[in-house]
Amino acid sequence: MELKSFEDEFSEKGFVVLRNCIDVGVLEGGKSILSREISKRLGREVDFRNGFLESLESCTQHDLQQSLYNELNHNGFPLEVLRSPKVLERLLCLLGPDLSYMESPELAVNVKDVKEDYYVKKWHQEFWSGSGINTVLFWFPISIEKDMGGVEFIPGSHHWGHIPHRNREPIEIPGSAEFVTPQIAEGDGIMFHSLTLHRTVANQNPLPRFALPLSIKNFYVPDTGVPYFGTWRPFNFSPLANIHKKLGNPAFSPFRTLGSTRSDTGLDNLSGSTPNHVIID
Ligand SMILES: O=C(O)CCC(=O)C(=O)O
Ligand SMILES: [Fe+2]
Repeated sequence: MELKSFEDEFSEKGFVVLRNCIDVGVLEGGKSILSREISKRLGREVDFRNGFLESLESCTQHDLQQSLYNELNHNGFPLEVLRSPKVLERLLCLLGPDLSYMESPELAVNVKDVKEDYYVKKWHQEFWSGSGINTVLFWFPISIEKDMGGVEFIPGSHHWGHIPHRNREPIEIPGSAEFVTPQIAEGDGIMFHSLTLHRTVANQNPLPRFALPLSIKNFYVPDTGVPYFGTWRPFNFSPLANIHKKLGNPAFSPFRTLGSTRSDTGLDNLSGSTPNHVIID
């Protein structure tokens, strides 16, 4: 999809499906981390999908989703996904080059016959649970088959603004609303606005569906949400941000860039006492 069509679709519908945007190898890496972690818990080699169901006998789904996410994050899986060229290109287009992701989501596992709305989410806007107006969501499956249920969207619902809600559902949805469930395969992902209404589609398959919803924002843009309770990890820097990072403090003084004798900053070649005269042709 051309960048212009992507921009138009995102503006109009509030969500865009990105096909084949994540490398199979990156997803396989994620699956191996899940299998390794679940095998460790169960004390024998298992596939993560069966192992997940078995682990639910001794652990809540919430705790399992959280600890599996932590393991993925610790091993750099979200970073690898977000730095996938087709994903990054779209994020740059929506948010600019200075990007961070929220490090504290959970894995979203959809288990057949589980009914609790914590796992099978009703219509909601991410804005309700603390995302700012300038935060973009990127939801992608790690493991999915056709009948495992993805996410359903209401195109254009982001244009309704902040929708009145109570107890995690909208008080009213206009009768004219259209519902769309994109067919999603491994390697695809969906980018959406924090005001776009979406919900979980039930899983009909005996095996669980695994997905990861990531929140991404520009770290220089004021966060209109609730940024206090999670950590945001920067993962892409503009040249200007790199200069800020090197200088490091809010006064932009040369604390670590001039005359430093310490090797830990990697900046010691910028000696202050003997200026280097470089001739550029
Ligand atoms: O994966 C799902 O079922 C939906 C996840 C979701 O919308 C969320 O975590 O906010
Ligand atoms: Fe959501």
